[in-house]
Amino acid sequence: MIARPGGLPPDLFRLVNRCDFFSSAVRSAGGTMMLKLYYAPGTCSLASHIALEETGAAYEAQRIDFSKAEQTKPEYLAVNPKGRVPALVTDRGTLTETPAILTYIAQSFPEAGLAPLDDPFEFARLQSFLSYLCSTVHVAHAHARRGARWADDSAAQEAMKAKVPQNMADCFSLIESLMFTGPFVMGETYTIADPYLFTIAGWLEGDGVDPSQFPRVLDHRNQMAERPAVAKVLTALES
Ligand SMILES: N[C@@H](CCC(=O)N[C@@H](CS)C(=O)NCC(=O)O)C(=O)O
Repeated sequence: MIARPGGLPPDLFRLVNRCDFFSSAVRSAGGTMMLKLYYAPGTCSLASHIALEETGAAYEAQRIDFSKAEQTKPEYLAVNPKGRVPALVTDRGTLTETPAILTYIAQSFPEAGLAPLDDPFEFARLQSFLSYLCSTVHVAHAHARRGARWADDSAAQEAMKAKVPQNMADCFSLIESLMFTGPFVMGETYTIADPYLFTIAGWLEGDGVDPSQFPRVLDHRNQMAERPAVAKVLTALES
């Protein structure tokens, strides 16, 4: 039994803590492990969705409907008390946070070659890229539509929103000029950083940024869209 996180109602906490519930939810009748990804279209969960598809592993994808605020409902909070996607249910419990989920996928399916698992420096370089996307770029993007997380004052929210194009452009200037190695994010080999960059680069136009300023990132985005795993996930999201 783990400690009850602050604010989580006792009933909900008891449900979250029922590991047997999650284990049975992700084990097929034959006893083989089945991963279950909770996702929503247009969100950062796309990165984990593509990475899972790239491995060729069996998984179930469960859509959370943001238009019905399903991420805030008790049923989903029992899966992820943070009320966000993605969440990946495994046979050992539920994982949240995109870098952790992507790394878990890469390590669980080493034959897919999605991370330099035997090279500490290269692996740390990869972690550095994932962390930047998660803790800086995604957060800069969130100030446009989720300003209420940081301020109640509507003028302050508008001011944060107005800053988003500049902040996103600054982040992508750094990625374009220094962080993106090419042809893939980390160099010659496709890794979990690629679907993550593809996902967040897909938000540029919506954030008021012209992606043609970043030709290497844009070329990567176009190349990524051609990959069978990416096309398959995008088609599934449209249905
Ligand atoms: N740090 C988390 C962020 C997760 C996150 O903020 N997800 C957004 C979609 S991109 C979400 O679920 N938002 C729902 C909400 O704010 O109600 C990660 O990288 O997985």
